[in-house]
Amino acid sequence: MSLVNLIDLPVLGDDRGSLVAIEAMDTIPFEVKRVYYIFDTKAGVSRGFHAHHQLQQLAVCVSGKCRMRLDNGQTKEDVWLDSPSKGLLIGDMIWREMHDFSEECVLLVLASEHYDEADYIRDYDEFLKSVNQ
Ligand code: T46
Repeated sequence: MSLVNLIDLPVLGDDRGSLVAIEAMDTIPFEVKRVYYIFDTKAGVSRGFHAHHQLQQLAVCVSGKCRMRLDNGQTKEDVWLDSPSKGLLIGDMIWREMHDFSEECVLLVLASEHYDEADYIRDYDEFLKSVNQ
């Protein structure tokens, strides 16, 4: 099964332009407790490099693009987030890295839980140990 779980977000366009609505437990399979966005990422900077014990997220580049690398400890897959109608679902215990941010990139993330540093695994060897045990 692919690590890349994309959702085609419906664009409600009319002659004024475009609008995307994301509904909890409908467009995405979780309730949203937190929203954050990453922008102004400096040239050449990569982010992420961690996994979560228990967190569902939807990531969308609402402007610009970046490359997301997903890794379950056995397989790595890359996907470009390059459209405001392309949502990437990321579940538990997936190592994620974000690379190649374009200058105007705004990466919007909807998350199923409040921020909790204890939910992060930031050490790759520890991640591999957890997923392979
Ligand atoms: C993820 C990827 C896609 C908070 O205080 N609250 C928050 O909700 C978040 C997300 C972060 N922070 C603080 C923690 C750090 O001091 O903001 C700082 C930067 O966070 P971090 O280094 O974890 O950012 P990224 O870009 O490496 O990862 C983020 C999310 O943390 C992560 O859950 O999946 O984006």
